[in-house]
Amino acid sequence: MVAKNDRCVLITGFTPFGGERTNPSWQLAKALPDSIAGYRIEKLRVPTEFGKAITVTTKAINKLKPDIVLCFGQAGGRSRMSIERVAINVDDAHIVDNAGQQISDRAIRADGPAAYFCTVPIKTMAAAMIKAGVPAEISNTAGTFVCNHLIYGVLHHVAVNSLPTRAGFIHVPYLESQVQNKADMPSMSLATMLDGAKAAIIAATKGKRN
Ligand code: PCA
Repeated sequence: MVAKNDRCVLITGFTPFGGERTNPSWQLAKALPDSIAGYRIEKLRVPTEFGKAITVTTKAINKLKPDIVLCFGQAGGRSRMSIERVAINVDDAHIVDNAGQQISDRAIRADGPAAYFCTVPIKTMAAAMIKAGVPAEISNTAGTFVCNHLIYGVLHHVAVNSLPTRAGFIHVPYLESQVQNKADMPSMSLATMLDGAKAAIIAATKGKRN
């Protein structure tokens, strides 16, 4: 019999980018407990770089063989935790990544489909987060920067290797500390993000894509 702790959820968060000193997605990932609902929680800090973000994460997937991969990223300007529905096969950046690359109108995988749907139960996750008192929504675009790039790369890796791993992405607002010098900018506390992430993880372990 497989011990419960052999079940694993891989959580990723990004390094700061675009002049920010912190990235709430990594603050959140590293503050999560090491076990949730009988699943071991592994945490990975991912560089905000085209290419390397996918390489680092798929290497961790191959090593850890997680049941679920849930990636988090900062979406400055959004007011709610956004569960992404879909990843599209394009990089089109308005700013440079942390390696100084600014990529326009380029396919992530030349041989890949136009899009992949995330394979976690997004509706169940959103409902669980809202029930936990956390502002949450379904989002139909993860943008065209490194976050979309990463979740597309992860879903492609899972698809081409026929892995049982299910994968999803959640964008989070800025932390309060990040908006002190930004007028009229939404933010969320780390404690609220943590409540949302825990509710989302528990819901993700329970169901298939919906
Ligand atoms: N947010 C960026 C990339 C890294 C991050 O945290 C994005 O939304 O693409």
